[in-house]
Amino acid sequence: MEPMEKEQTVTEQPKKRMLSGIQPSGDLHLGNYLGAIKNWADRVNEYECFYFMADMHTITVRQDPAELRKRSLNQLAQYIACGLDPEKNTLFLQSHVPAHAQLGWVLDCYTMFGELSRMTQFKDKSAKHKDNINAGLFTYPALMAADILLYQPDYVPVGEDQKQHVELTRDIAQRFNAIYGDVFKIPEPFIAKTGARIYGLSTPDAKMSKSVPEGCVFLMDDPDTIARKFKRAVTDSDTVNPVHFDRQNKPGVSNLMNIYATVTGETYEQIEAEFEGKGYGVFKPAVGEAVIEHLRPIREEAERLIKDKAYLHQVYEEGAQKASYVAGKTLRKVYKKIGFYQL
Ligand code: ATP
Ligand code: LTN
Repeated sequence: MEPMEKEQTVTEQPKKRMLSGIQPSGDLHLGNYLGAIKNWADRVNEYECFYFMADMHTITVRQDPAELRKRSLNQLAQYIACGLDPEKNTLFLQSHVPAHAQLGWVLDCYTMFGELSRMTQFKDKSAKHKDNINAGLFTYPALMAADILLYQPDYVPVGEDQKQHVELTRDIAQRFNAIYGDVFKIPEPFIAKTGARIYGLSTPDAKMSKSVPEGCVFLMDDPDTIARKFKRAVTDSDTVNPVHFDRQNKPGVSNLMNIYATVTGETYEQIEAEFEGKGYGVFKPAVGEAVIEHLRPIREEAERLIKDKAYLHQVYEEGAQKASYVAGKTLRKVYKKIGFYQL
């Protein structure tokens, strides 16, 4: 063997693994994209990636079955259009891989009532859906821990609101490992510096959410709609130094600057310099324009892919196979460790 070849074999490291998911509970929006998906797409060559649609989590809130089915396919088209190439990433639907439900049940038995009671998302969602505070909504974080731990990932790229769930996942994994040995890799949340929390354009003190559609920019919105939403974005009455980052006192403007910085790659200083002496009448449409141009190729590609159902179906089939293989290995190990009799 040539010395060069030898050296390459020795230094070659296996890629680190990333895993994340989004619920197909509505249309994807700029918060999902900048907070999560863009970070995933930016790293496809660096990591071995698993991304899924968390449809089992979605039914913790009542869904229309036909809508859920349609969104599960549309969301896959949008993932791919955002740059998640199915050749390089494993893309799958959670309910296609039964190991999620199987490990979810096991981890329910290693997650404490008190821990689940402290989860912010549970408190928020149970306040929002008072007529349907079901057990699934409560035990959701244990299923999310299963989603993650099955794939032994190094990192879980999510928006800031999901950090608490990833931290609970680490606690559950550590508890399990302390009893049974090193079964699970302890994953780390991976939170982007910009984009981690995008606020609503009409409610700059609350995260951008599909439940407030007028302040929420959807990936599939047409350019006119996006332009209108940005023109109506809530700012302030500052005329002295309008385009200036100050999260505390200028939440609307800071949010727009964060969005602009994330799509253009500019720093806050560069943006302040670019808009020096200019008012919101110039700044807001400029942010809208930058977002329109950034999203245009994504929307066009997603529209094309949505028409090709056979292709999307095939991606799901291949994704389920690849994911099941990896997840099955972890599940078998867990079953053995906890004492389930093996056939
Ligand atoms: P809703 O719109 O009902 O609040 P959602 O859009 O947050 O729901 P999720 O499935 O909870 O849907 O979020 C998917 C991913 O997008 C998560 O990683 C989450 O952290 C991220 N995310 C969601 N909203 C934002 C936001 N406004 N800013 C940054 N990241 C976000
Ligand atoms: N809880 C997340 C969605 C989700 C997820 C996951 C994210 C379910 N399972 C595993 C990362 C890893 C949410 O509501 N955004």
